[in-house]
Amino acid sequence: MRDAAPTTIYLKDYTPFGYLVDSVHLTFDLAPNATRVTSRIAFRPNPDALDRQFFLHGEQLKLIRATVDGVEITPDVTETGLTAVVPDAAFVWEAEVEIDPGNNTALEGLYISNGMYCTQCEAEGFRKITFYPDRPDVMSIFTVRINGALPVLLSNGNPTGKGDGWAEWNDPWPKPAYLFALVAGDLITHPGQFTTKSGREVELNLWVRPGDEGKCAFGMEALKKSMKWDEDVYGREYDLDVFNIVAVDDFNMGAMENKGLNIFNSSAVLASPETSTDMNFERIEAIIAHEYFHNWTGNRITCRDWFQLCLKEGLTVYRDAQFTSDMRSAPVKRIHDAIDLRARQFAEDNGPLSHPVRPESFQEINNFYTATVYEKGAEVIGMLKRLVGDEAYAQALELYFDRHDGQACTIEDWIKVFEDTTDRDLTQFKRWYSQSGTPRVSVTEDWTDGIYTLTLKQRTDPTPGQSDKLPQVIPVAVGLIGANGDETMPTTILEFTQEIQSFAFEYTVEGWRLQGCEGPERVSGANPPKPTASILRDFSAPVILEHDQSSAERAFLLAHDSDPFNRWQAGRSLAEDTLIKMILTDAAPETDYLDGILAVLRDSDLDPSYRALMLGLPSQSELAAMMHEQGVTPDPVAIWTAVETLRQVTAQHVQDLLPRLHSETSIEAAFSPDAEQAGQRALGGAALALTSRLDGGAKAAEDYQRADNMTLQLSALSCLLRAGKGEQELNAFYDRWQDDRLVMDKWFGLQVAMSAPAETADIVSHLTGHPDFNWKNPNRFRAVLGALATNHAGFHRADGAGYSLLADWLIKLDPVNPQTTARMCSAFQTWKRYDADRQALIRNQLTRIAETPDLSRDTTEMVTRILN
Ligand code: 0A1
Ligand code: ZN
Repeated sequence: MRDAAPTTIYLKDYTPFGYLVDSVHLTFDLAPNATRVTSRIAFRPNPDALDRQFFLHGEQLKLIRATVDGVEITPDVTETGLTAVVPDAAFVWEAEVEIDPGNNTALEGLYISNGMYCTQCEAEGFRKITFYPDRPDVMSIFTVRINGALPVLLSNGNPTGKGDGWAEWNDPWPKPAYLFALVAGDLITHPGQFTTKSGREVELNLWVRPGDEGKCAFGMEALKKSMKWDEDVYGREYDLDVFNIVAVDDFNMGAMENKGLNIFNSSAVLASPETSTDMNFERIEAIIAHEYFHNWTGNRITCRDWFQLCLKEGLTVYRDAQFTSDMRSAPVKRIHDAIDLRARQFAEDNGPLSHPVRPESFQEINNFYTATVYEKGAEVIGMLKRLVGDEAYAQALELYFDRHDGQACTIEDWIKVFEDTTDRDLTQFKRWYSQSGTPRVSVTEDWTDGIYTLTLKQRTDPTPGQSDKLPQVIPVAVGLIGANGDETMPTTILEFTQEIQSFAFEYTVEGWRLQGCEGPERVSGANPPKPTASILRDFSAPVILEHDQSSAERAFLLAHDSDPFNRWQAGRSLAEDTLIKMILTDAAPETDYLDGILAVLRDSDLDPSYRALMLGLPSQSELAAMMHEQGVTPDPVAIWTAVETLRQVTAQHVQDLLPRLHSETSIEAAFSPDAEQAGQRALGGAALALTSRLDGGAKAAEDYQRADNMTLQLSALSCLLRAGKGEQELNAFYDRWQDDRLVMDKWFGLQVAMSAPAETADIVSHLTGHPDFNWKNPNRFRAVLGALATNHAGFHRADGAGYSLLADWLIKLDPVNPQTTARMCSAFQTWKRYDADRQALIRNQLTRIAETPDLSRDTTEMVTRILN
């Protein structure tokens, strides 16, 4: 059965549900194709509701019987739910339904993955388990009994009893249905223990399939660190006797924060040095923290409706970023986040899928788990913190937890705690939640009579549904640097609120200062040299900065900026400038870039991970976006060629340093995934990549042989593949790892990622015919087709082979797994940047997808938005 006709849901239409739910009792009699779910729900009229219509959501359920206060009734059942006549007073609803988890390939509701029952209920999956008011503002206390002949039977909350073939659970904390979870299977635990600050003993378990026991230790430690950090930094304590994490192979997203029973994509929790890269370890640590932090920001305080998704997601991403900064390197984390935001969120915000951090309408909420809601949502919180200061932020959060514990809230509630704490009027700030699109901030400088003035101008281009934009509050962190490279004004936050605004700086006995601020006297009559401005330090706002600096100024900042982010940014801007020039005019790489990089690499006082980042280049897709913004149609092949050339020339330019940098990978101490060793391996790996451009992969072949961890093994293999070699190693890798599904995802993905543009589509075709290409598994599907979409020049091959291949597979996947299909449609979101021929080819594919009979609601919404 396919989806009902799409309807659009609006934020402005919100009304509360007519009933409150005092308790929910669920009994599951598990059977692969005929699981019985019995629900007993205590309802009572909601005094705050205007409408008493009794509608329960329900999809793909076979209703066996329903009773109200014990009397059998015949509700009116449709494809989306049921209505019934019920008393105008408290009553008990009971229903028994039958569901088919064995045939649930959409991975939403109750499904089976490798023989293990598991659930995914966010956003609206609970309605595929039983009839219920499946909306986040309906919160209740759940008691669950699971009957099933499986060794491990789990649900939310605390265990209250178990025996042969059954288990009971009670969750004392009221929660919405999207946080419900059930897991049943043959699982093994990696146990742990945590004592909370008030002395509660918490039993921890990381449940995995037999065979994966060796990949649990890191995740368990990450969990304990997260629990401790949330106590130390936010004063948040865990609130149940057990905390269970389960790893599952078939999962649409990274992980899910179900109360007391987090369910993880196995790729987001299982790790070992032999099978996981340093990047995997860092991501796993962050996701475990993220899901754990949801216990307060999401679960104890949840969202009133799905339009408020950023209330829990933006805040929780912000919190997990703080955690990673504390556990690892704060500047490196900030740079990673800026790279990621620009690559994913800016692309979304400046194309047909652009939407506000708090959307105002949707057809399918699953399509709004986006970089805008998550990552821009987190940036908005970072800006708020910068504006009010650390202390006020801490007070506002205290108030938020106090005032709203146990409630389903809105962005208005969130903003209000800041207004009440600081007495600030945040009306204008709220535009960050309602206005879509990335603001562009352009900078002009003036230097008159010893006064240095920055004039900032902001503009946001029209986005779908929003033609006119109003100015936003943008915290712009600025520092000034003197001619000798010393900082002459420390970082100062400019509150940029108007369309055009000037900020003047004057010279005082202690250096430069924003005019009008308190402090030492201006030195009158002095004739100071013009300072150099370092603007948008620490990436203080998610905006595009348009600052026409000369190469010399950028090189100066690259050498001297005390702000690590902007120092990196100076190098990045030099790289962008030289690449764009190379693409447009066939120019040779600029020496300012090459010498700047050389100096950074030589500076052994700099953290290796930071030096490795300095060697990074903008992605080819970002270069395409920049060209498009400059009014030039990007040619993917020309972009690819310029990047290859710059790499080659860089390798030659820094050649003498490469052996020493590469030796960073030879670490004597035992392997640790910590930031320090990971940084060394990152720098050594970057050096290997450059070395391979000069020695044809000889060093990489040696590294492959000596590699005793996955980071080194994979970086060596990538270099070989990039050099057009490595066939033997690829086969050896397959033989070694064919039984490890997470490593095999890497094997599939790497071949696509490293392929030369002319060959990408053919390699993808070949791999999709491989017996291990299990396309119904989202990780495997993404490993291959996701890698196709991110191989810029390969995907955009002029004959359209990349486009049609992706479309073929999306059409095939849609009836099986609409969520993953819809998410991957975003590969086409940038189509209007390219030339007319490519646009026509893409339009054909999008139209072909759109016209597929019985296309899911998810995918229909995505392709329609992209086409418009
Ligand atoms: N809330 C989870 C992400 C998530 C969202 C939707 C899902 O299924 C549609 C699954 C997970 C998080 O933020 O981690
Ligand atoms: Zn989340």
